[in-house]
This record gives sequence, C-alpha cells and structure tokens, in this order.
Amino acid sequence: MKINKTALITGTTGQDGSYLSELLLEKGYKVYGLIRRSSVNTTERITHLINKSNFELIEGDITDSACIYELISGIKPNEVYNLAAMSHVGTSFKQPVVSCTVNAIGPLNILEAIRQTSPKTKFYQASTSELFGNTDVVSQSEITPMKPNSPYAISKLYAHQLVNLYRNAYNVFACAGILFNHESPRRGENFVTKKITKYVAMLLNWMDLNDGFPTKGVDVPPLFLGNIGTKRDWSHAKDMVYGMWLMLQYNKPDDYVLGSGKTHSVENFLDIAFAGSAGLDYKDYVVIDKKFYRPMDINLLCADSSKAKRVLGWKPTIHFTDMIDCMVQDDYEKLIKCRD
Ligand code: NAP
Ligand code: G4F
Repeated sequence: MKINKTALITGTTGQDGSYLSELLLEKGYKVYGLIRRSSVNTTERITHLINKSNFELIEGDITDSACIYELISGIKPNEVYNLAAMSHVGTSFKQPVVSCTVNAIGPLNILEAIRQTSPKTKFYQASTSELFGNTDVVSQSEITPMKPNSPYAISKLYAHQLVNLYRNAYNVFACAGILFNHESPRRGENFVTKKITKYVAMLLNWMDLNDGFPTKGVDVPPLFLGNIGTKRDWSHAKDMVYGMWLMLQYNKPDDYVLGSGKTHSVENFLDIAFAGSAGLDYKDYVVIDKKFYRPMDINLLCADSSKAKRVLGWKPTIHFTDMIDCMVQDDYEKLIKCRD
C-alpha cells in the first residue's frame, strides 16, 4: 500500500540516510534529502535514487538556522529524520567545536523551526549508544544512566535532551533512537569495520592475481588499527532505518534503544573477516598504531532493545557474520570491477 506522506531527511548522503531514503521511497513517500555544498561529489550512496520522481535533493546545512527555518516552513513535511552529524567519535576529539555545532545546534535549529512553523511535523533524532559511556550496566536500555565520554557523545546528549524537552514542553512528536553501532557496505571509510573489510578484500584481490599468500610489508602494506580490545554491539544499517521509521509510525512519541543484544570485540570482527572470508590470520597483517587510540574510549556496549521489540515489534534480521561477509564481498566486487 502506498503512503502519501512527505519526509525530510538530513544526512541523506550518509550510510543511514541512503537506506532510509530507499525505504521511504518504497513506501510511497515524497522524500526531500538535504545535501550540503561540497567541492566534490558526495552522492555516491544515492546515485541510484537521484532520478526518481519522488526524490528531491535540496542544498542546505543544518547549522544554518535561516536555511532550516525556510526549508521546514516551506515544505511542512509530515516527518523529519535528523541523521546529519559529525559522526566519527575519534575525529570529535580533534574537532570538538564542529562536532558540537553540527550535532547539538543542528537539531536545535530543526526543532525550533518545527515548533515555530510546522508543529504537526514528527521528528526523529539520531541518538547513540555512545551516550552511555563506560557504564557498569551490562545491557544498556532507555533507563540506563548516561555518562558520555567524548565530544561527540556530549554533543549528542544535548540533542537527546532537546528531544525530551520539545516533546514535553511543546508537545512536538519527537523521538530519539538510541542506536548501537550499525554497518553495511555503505559504511564510511574510516570506521573500524570498513577499514577491516576493505583491507581483507584487497588481500583477496591480491591472491586472485598472484600465487600464494601476500606478505605484510613486502606485497601489501599493513593494516594500522588502534584499540582492538573494545566491544561493540553491531547490527546492519538496513534493520536500523526500519526501526527509525517504526518509531514515527507509533501513536505516541518516545525514545527507543535499537541493537542486536550481542557484543563482539574488534578483535572478533577481525578474526571473522580474515579467517572466515579469506582463510587468513589477522595477526599476520595488523599493526597496532597508537595514532588510532582515543583519549577516552568505551570498553563495552551491548543493547537491551526489549522495549522496541515489545512496543514497535522491531527486531534485527541480519546476523553479524552475514553482515561481515556482505561487506567483504561488496568491497571485493568493487576491486574486481577496477581490474577491467
Ligand atoms: P554518516 O555516514 O557519517 O553520515 C552523516 C551525514 O551527515 C552525511 O550525509 C553528511 O554529509 C551529513 N552532514 C554532516 N554535517 C552536516 C551539516 N552540517 N549539514 C548537513 N548535513 C551534514 O553517518 P551514519 O553512519 O549514516 O549515521 C547517521 C546518524 O546516526 C548520525 O547522526 C550518527 O551520529 C548517528 N548514529 C550512527 C550510528 C552508526 O553506527 N552508524 C550509531 C548511532 C548513531 P556529507 O556526505 O556531505 O559528509
Ligand atoms: O568504528 P568506530 O569508529 O565506531 P564507534 O566509535 O563505536 O562509533 C560509531 O558507533 C556509534 C554508536 O555506538 C555512533 F554513534 C558513531 O557515530 C559511530 O557510528 O570504532 C569502534 C571501536 C572503537 O573502540 C575504536 O577505538 O574500534 C576502535 N578502533 C580500533 N582501531 C578503531 C580503529 N576505530 C576506528 N575508527 N579506526 C581504527 O583504526
């Protein structure tokens, strides 16, 4: 059944924005995607959507209150999904002001524009499991105390609290999805999962073209990584964007944790990607480089998504190892295409 609704997605050129755009277009939405001005092309993840009649890209930046005000008052969309962010935790230590401006002031601009000009618009905010910091709670839920420990997480906490404020003080239908890590072939290049799967694909490609196994430092450069002892709860981005949509379809606004409920170390991820996909031992290729350590990190994240399951009927469908396989496979296919 087709739904005649309009949605504005910020961060539409990003991993989640591209999958959410696909999902909403499939559901019959008119989708407006916010895209910021860049000197290079940033539409790689949404090239296949650009000529669709219900998809329109609008140039703008969430830190520009005038631009956001004009946009929301003009379109008055049924739903706004704020996915735009400076989303790299490590980078936020080096660019704290930009992180704060985009991740905290950006959503404030959107919520104010909604409150002043389009109060019936429903709002989704991309909150994060980083909000929990290093907690003693083994499985983190909506009621777990938040102890953010990076500029990224602190800026996201401001936005998370805004959602609560605008919901309670102004009756805005605002939801925050406290999402745990999620990955896909469209994951940004400098996140740990993508660094690993891209490297494994490069090894597979080398083995196709040569006899035997590549030697680190001779045939291939090492894979430089930081702290591989930390643990994350990883899901596939496609499952997560479906959960975002469900939150705005429910009859009452609320916050929800989304995650798989299973935790793995970066080292586990390495093992599966190297041994499972290529029959190789990651220890032969990885070099630990302090450059990739953060001033503070989170040791362990693991989601308790029982509320989302109970209220929204949400559950992840793509298994951790299948997600790794499909990321390696996709990176490998891209390399094969480059051979011709
Ligand atoms: P991503 O791939 O890094 O995408 C971020 C998007 O934000 C890009 O489209 C980027 O545009 C855009 N953007 C950045 N600054 C902007 C600005 N000032 N104005 C307008 N757009 C701007 O992130 P993602 O992985 O899809 O994550 C989506 C959201 O979920 C983010 O808010 C992230 O913090 C949050 N989150 C992600 C995860 C995860 O594991 N992926 C987990 C929890 C929460 P360009 O293409 O021009 O850079
Ligand atoms: O892949 P990461 O950079 O993801 P991180 O920091 O968990 O953040 C992601 O998930 C959050 C949700 O929990 C989102 F809010 C956020 O926007 C982002 O999508 O790092 C994962 C772990 C960290 O402990 C990091 O220190 O991997 C460790 N790591 C080890 N070597 C590395 C590297 N991380 C990166 N990016 N690069 C490395 O070389």
